[in-house]
Amino acid sequence: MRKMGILSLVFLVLPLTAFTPSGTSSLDTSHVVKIDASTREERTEITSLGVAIEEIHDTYIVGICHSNQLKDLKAKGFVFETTSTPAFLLDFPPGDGAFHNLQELESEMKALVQAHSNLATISSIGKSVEGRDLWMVRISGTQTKEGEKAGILFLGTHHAREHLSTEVPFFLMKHLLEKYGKDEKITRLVNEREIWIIPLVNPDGTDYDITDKPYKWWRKNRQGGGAQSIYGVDLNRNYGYKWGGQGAGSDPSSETYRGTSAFSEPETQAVKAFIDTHPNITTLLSYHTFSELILYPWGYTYDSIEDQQAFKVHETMAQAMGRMTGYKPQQSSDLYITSGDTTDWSFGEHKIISFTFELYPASIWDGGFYPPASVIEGVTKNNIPPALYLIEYADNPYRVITTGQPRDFLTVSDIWPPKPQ
Ligand code: 0X9
Ligand code: ZN
Repeated sequence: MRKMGILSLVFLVLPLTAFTPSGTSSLDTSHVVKIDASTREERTEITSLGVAIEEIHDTYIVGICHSNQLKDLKAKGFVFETTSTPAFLLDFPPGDGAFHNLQELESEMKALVQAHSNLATISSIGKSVEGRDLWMVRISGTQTKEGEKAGILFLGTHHAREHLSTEVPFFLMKHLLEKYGKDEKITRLVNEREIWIIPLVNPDGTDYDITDKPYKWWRKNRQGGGAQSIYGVDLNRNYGYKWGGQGAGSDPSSETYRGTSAFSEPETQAVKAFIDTHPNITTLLSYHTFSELILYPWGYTYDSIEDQQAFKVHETMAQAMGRMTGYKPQQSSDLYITSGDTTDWSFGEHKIISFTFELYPASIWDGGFYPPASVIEGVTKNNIPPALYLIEYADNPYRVITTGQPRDFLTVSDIWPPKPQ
């Protein structure tokens, strides 16, 4: 990962103060913390203590946590420095209007579906803790019955503050619908596949994060049952494969709190129910930010996927998508162990070929969770080629290893910009 000279300067100069979110959470404050750590084992311990690790460097990590975790880090002997959150990271910079809030996303998705009613339908897969719909758009060219074609699922924003991870799947949906009938490849892919896109798995958290300024750096959902006791559950620690193991917090104040049981949360229950009832899903991509990585199972163990073929498919695809995007492909647990993440469950339980993308930027100092709106276009376009690649192979992802070079190998320049119509 990129080394930031400026980082140590900032940490040395600023006193130990913290950004205090306005609002009703009982969690005290969010600290940006730089912790000395050079091995994945140390990083696993740090995330098990409840710190959300956002950047990994050779000798340290940069993470986010609350005061309880600072106490625990100290007790365990970790060497760390905290900093106040720089003002420029507390808001979408000028032009943040280009990011979609909940109402904009919902109305734009509905308008899009209406404009392409021969290709798309919209439905809610369930409700969030606070009763918001979890919207899903289904795209398929010949609108056959569900389950008749190979399926692929794209998921956005399990973590509230990771706003680009809503924009990327939303743009993908728009791109597929608007290019259908104009771009030969997209027309074929949309005709031959069943594509589902859920751009916002955590609407409550996202709404809380961006309501009133400065923004709150909120990660989890809004579980808790009352204004003073909202603690939130990390939805990417709440899935049911090896739930409760290393790399997830058991303390509700933790940034990585796993919840009271596997699938305790309505948001993960809804995703589970959808996947459980759609066995034609072969491939899944869950978007997060940030760090510019392409991750694949396992996350819960340092061991590789035991089934050599399945391992090779993930590795080959991650490498190909890495070449398309410039993101770094690797096994999830190379970063640190997590238990209960989406892709361990979708692969572990259903053998779905599964990826987590950590989108732009590479570093918190390049905008972190709140990069300028000017980057949306570049990031969303950069993520079209890997999405099309996965859609292409969704009929049988194992083709990437059985036929040598992927059929119809794609690079960014093959696909983007789209050929003039
Ligand atoms: O920790 C997470 O849930 C993901 N990173 S994020 O910064 N978006 O929170 C990464 C999950 C990948 N799994 C493992 N590292 N095991
Ligand atoms: Zn995330």
